[in-house]
Amino acid sequence: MNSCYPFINTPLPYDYDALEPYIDTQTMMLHHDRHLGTYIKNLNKAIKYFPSVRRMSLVDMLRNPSKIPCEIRTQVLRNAGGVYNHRLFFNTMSPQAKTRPDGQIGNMITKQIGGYDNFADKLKEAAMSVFGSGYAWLVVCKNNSLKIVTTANQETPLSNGLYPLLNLDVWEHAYYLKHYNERSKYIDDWFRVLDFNKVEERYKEHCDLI
Ligand code: MN3
Repeated sequence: MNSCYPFINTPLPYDYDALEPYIDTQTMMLHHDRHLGTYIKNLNKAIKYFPSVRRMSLVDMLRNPSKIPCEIRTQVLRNAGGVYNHRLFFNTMSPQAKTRPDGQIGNMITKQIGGYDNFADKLKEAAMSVFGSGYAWLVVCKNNSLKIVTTANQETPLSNGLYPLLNLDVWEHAYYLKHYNERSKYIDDWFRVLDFNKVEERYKEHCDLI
C-alpha cells in the first residue's frame, strides 16, 4: 500500500464491474478514480512544501494531528482521512466475499456482539443514523473489545485511538447512481460484498501491533 508522500491512486484490487449487481460499475469508477483521486491530489498539494509532514505515513498523520503545522492541519486531516477511509472501504469489499465471519473475528462477533445477525442489524442502524455524509465502522478498542461507531465527513476513528477493521461509506456519492436516495437498500447490497477474509486479515494485523 502506498502509505507515504507522494501518494498515488493505486488500482482497485478487482475490476470496476466486479461488484455488480450490488455496486454498479459507474459508481466504482467515479468513486475510485475521481473521489479518491481528488483526495490524493489535494493531500499531496497540501503537504508539498512541508518536509516534516511529507515524511509521515498516512496513519501517522491521522493518529497524531498535533504534529501537523496549524496552517495546513485541517486540509491535511480532511484529505488524509479521505484517502485512508476510501482505501479501507474499497479493500474490504470483494467479488468473492466471505459474507459470514468465522475464525477469530467470527468468535469475537459472537461473544461480544451476539452473532452476525445482531452485528449486521447494529451496523446498519449506525449507518442509517449518520446525518449527511460519513461512515459506520467496526473498530477494535484499546482493551481489545469490538465496537460499532460512526464518523462525520472524512473523520476517522484512528484519531480517537481506535483500530478500524471495516467501514461503510454512506456519502451519497457511494450509492446515488444506483440506489438513488435509498441508503437502506445500498447497505443491504453492500453486505453482499463485504469480505470477512479481509476483516479477519485486519484483525490479525492489529493483534501483531499490540
Ligand atoms: Mn466515498
